Amino acid sequence: KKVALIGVPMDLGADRRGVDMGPSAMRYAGVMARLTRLGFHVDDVGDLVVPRPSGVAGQDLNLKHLPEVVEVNRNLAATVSEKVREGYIPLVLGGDHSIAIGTIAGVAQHYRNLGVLWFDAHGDLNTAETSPSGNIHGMPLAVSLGFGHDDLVRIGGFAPKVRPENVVIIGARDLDPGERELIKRIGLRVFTMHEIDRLGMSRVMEEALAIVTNGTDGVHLSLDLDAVDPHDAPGVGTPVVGGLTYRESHLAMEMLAEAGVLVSAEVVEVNPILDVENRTAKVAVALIGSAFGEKLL
Ligand code: DIR
Ligand code: MN
Ligand code: MN
Ligand code: MN
Repeated sequence: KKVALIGVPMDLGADRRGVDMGPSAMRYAGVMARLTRLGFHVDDVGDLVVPRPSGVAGQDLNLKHLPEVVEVNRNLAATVSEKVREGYIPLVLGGDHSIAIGTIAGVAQHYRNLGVLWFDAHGDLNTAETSPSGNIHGMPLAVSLGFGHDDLVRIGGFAPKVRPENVVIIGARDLDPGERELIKRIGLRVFTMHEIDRLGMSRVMEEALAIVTNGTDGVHLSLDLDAVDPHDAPGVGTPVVGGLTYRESHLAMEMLAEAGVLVSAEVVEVNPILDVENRTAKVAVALIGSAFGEKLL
């Protein structure tokens, strides 16, 4: 049982300062001790280098900071792949959600039928053609499914990284028109807040786990803290009201741990500048604890 902590102080995908401090905030909130207490051997490999924004490159393509985002995700994919090869579960601390491109590229080198649980208020299914913002953090799930700019889609040397039938989104409540269209076109299973209200998180996670474990060789957790209601997780760049409660989000992580299928994870969009006394990083670390097997009794 070995975990490799990889910090990625990336904010260029969100075009907003502050989320680059996410890895520090989660380390400060005790992520290392939390995992060690569970019996994991934890290696903190430190933070990847994120270059300064070079200027306007990529703006013309509606892909802000494209060269820098590509460079960081290439490095992240290589680091994640190496750690998986060495027998670690990589736990990537973001940073904005664009880093899921690199994490999934690295993990998918080893797990060719990877399942993905994507917790998010958003779909992250935009491409340059559909994005209202040009922010690459709104695109990483599309990229991992093989949709988007070639420089992003080809990171790791192959595409797509995951297949739609092995992916679910949980907690969605803000989708752009192009994202809705892609969801319908590829038949992606999205558990919206409406469905979580109607079915309850227990039933939603049963169904979600059945999908991401069916015919897969491992499951990746991609946890955007904006999936959680802003009441409990205010320190995110794009908060959306009406999100997961503290307990709903914990139950989801606990059921994931019980399934015993987790091979990699990333926890993203924690922005201490927008936070209230590091509350969001604390929630993030508590959720990491649950996802890795913490139990009361
Ligand atoms: C929006 C916001 N759909 C966009 N996306 C966010 O810019 O593509 N994802 N915030 O987490
Ligand atoms: Mn996201
Ligand atoms: Mn989001
Ligand atoms: Mn399947």
